[in-house]
Amino acid sequence: SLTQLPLTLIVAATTKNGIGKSGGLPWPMLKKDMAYFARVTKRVPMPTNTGSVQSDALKEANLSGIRRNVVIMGRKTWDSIPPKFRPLKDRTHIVISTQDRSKLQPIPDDVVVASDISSGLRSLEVLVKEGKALPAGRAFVIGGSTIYRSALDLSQTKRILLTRVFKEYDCDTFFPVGLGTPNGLSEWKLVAHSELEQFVGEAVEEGIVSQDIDGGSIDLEFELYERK
Ligand code: FOL
Repeated sequence: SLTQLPLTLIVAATTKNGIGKSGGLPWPMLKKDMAYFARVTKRVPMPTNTGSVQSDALKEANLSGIRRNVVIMGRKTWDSIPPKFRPLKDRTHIVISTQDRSKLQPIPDDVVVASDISSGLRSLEVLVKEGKALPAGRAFVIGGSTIYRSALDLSQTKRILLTRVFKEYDCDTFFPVGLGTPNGLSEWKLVAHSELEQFVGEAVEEGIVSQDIDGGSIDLEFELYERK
């Protein structure tokens, strides 16, 4: 059921795990990464039909948008998304807040507001059963640090899609787990690039890639970690 849906964290972080600064991202728009974020969080996987052929009905159901992925975020991350981009197109939103919806800045009615991830997924499950929301494809946790930490405590959190940003921007918010420091103690394992591509459903540039930004370039790397 929805409450047991595997969760994937998606994050961009510096080598010191910096993810945020003054309520926003630490860096100017990284077009390659933001486009990757948008494509990956929108793409709904086809159900795999073991040992058989995919029925045209199932293909049709997914191509025609019968399911939508879910993005789960904290209230501060909701606030950080430029109003012209939120709610994010073609995705179902769960916003986590300790405050009641009535006490927050107006949030659209089709955005689920909940006090934690599990109750948000339960609320969405009710809406789906009432025919008020589309069935879920994948679920992505999109931050910030408080919500990443909560998600990491859930056993249903299976993957982390990390974009490493190889420049030390000044940050005041950090991803709560060290990744890519090769010690055997981490419960998170970097998986092969081919597995990243298989998961996201598209070809992804491998290794360190350059992102042009005004008056220079910065290096990025797209990685997938899985729980051991
Ligand atoms: N993960 C990664 N890899 N990079 C990020 O920048 C990122 N950002 C957040 C969470 N996970 C991330 C949270 N912050 C938008 C803005 C801020 C944001 C997340 C999303 C946003 O406006 N997204 C639009 C695309 C806008 C554009 O193309 O310029 C979207 O449709 O997803």
